[in-house]
Amino acid sequence: MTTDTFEKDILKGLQSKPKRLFSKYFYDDKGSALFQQIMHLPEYYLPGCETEILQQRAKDIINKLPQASYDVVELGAGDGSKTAYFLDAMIREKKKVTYIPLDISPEILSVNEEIMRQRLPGLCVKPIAGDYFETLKEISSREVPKIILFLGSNIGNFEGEKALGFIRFVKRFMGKGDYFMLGVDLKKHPRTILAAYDDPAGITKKFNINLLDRINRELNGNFNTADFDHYASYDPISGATKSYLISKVAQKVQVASHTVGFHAFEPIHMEVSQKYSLEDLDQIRFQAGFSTDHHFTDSKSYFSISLFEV
Ligand code: AVJ
Repeated sequence: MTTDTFEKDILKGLQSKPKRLFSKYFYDDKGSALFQQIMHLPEYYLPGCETEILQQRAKDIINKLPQASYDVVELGAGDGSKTAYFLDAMIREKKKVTYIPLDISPEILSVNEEIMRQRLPGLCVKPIAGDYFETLKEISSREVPKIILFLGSNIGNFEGEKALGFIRFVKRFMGKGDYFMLGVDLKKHPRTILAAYDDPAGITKKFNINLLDRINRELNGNFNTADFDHYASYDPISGATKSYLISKVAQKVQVASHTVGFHAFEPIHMEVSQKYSLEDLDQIRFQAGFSTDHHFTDSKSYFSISLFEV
């Protein structure tokens, strides 16, 4: 990613009304480390639920997959440590698997390869580094049927109709007999969801504030981060969880030699983490033009691994 797009996106967002910044920029080295801490918070139930499904329900998922061999393509794979449970089950169920992790970061892909080498020696791993808007092209020409994985509730960061747009975009690279496997956080008690994005330890606040620090470092900004507070909300009707940073005072901030004015208590919208019901997912599956779907949930029905068949 060039500094150019980063600078343009940040300035455009800060000049919009209401102000907004994009959560895809959270993940510099410090932000990625803070996200690892979030994943270990007791309130942040998502990774535990998803891991439970990948461990306990893998065989049920694999029973829906008729072919003997598959390319398992993972979008935004990261270190793949949760995916290893599913790949392990695929191998135990005698499927012939090639694992193709796609990620923007070549560093995390070498960690991924090393984890697979240790946990699943003999697994064929073919990492591809880059933006998946580019790298997906490379996998669509392969002969073997594929399962495209998009785990970790990452679909939740797409706002409104953009989630459907993204699923339609991925489907263009798929053929008959291929599967899209999505890890999705479900609608549930609003307090349970809100607590996951408003932890008392304040890690989620730091995770959001880090983007202001990043702007200070990389775009020569002068945000005084102590003047901003974090505020999360959940709307049980739409299922949208939204995070904001609130300017506690009226102030002017410099970013890349532009001046940005804030009123007291003016919000910057930072992130959307959309929650879905199983009915919402059925509708998206239908609207995206997949033929069938199956949902595999954890014991609390907090999270779903949903399998969409082309
Ligand atoms: C990585 C996008 C799934 O939205 O739950 C965690 C990021 N933000 N806490 C999410 C996040 C605040 C996370 N995703």
